[in-house]
Amino acid sequence: MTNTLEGTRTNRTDDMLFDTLRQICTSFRIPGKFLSYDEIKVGNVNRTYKVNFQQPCQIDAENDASDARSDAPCKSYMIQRINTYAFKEPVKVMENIDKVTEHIRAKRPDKVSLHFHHTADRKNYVSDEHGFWRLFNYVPSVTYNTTEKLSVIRNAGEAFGEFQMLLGDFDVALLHETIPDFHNTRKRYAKLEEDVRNDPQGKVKEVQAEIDWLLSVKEQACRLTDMQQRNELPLRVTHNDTKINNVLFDAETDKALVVIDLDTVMPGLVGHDFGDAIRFAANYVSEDSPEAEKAGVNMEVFRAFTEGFLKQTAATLTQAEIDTLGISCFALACELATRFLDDYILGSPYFKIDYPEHNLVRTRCQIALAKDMLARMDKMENLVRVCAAG
Ligand code: GN1
Ligand code: MG
Repeated sequence: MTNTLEGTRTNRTDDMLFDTLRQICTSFRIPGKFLSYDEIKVGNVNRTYKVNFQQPCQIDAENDASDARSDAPCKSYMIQRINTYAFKEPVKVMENIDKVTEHIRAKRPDKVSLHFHHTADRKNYVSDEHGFWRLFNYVPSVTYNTTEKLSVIRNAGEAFGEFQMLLGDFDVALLHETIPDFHNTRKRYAKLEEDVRNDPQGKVKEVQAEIDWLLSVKEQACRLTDMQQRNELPLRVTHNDTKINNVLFDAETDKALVVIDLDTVMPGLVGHDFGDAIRFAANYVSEDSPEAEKAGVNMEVFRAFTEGFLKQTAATLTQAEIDTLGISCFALACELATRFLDDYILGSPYFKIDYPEHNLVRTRCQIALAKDMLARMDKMENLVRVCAAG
């Protein structure tokens, strides 16, 4: 499924949100006339809007005002409202993003990058009664949730691999941990078990089969976390949210333009980025498909992503890292299943939902995928070895 940003919009000009977004743009000193906004329905945590402006130079330059103005080209920007339930300290998120984007821009000055705008008092955010907001440049592009275009997948693998390489010399000490223990699978399990015990909404009975299965694979799912605790795997600066819809692609060439969604750039394991990307991109069905029985690893997609990712990273990875890439996919699928299920049990305060059972549907789909990963683990590990050898 492709999302052209233009393809997923709802366009309104007469509501409260219109006024709120206009105020945000004023705070960020955006020139011109605010025309309209589109909600971009990608992402399960933050809210994203594309805002469209009539460029001021066109208005000023035109003597014969009216009809020329309506033809004047638009300039668009992206606005996001940060979910402060997920990100308790959003200012720290923005501090990280400033440093990371600067570091990447300095190394690739000729490439597309994210530019966060500043307010008059030099802040890269606005915090008001409606929420915590940021604004950055709009990049004409397409994104993918699932695709069988292997060139896109390979390019996504390269983009995430390159992202990690670009941050290879970034000082980890400069980064805040924006969500503590984000990929600590053991703590994610502990949280699920605690909320199952409390069962605040009386939902546990209905999801006992899912709980039982997740607990039955807990030790395997936590292997990566345990190795991290024992310092058997190097800590790197990782993206930590590597869904392929966090890569913007050129609509014509399928080339990756830029990696976005930098909220969770933090110290992590290479397996976190690899595993998360595979569990999303290589699944036969979308993450929230109600047809869980169709979930599973598309090995062609797995190979294409692995080729791209390892092309960029293999030379720097330790043997232990390469050996754990296969199990990291299983770990990340189980970890996310525990998160979706936990959120469901709590009444879905964290992930955006379109209907009440949405998080349960997501849980079932990740569980079905994780089961298929176990069955294919030898094949996945072999392919990783082949790609790592070049
Ligand atoms: C969230 O916001 P989005 O869609 O990029 C979540 C990820 C999950 C993902 C599942 C900060 O990512 O960890 O894997 O949903 N991000 C956060 O779709 O929790
Ligand atoms: Mg995200």
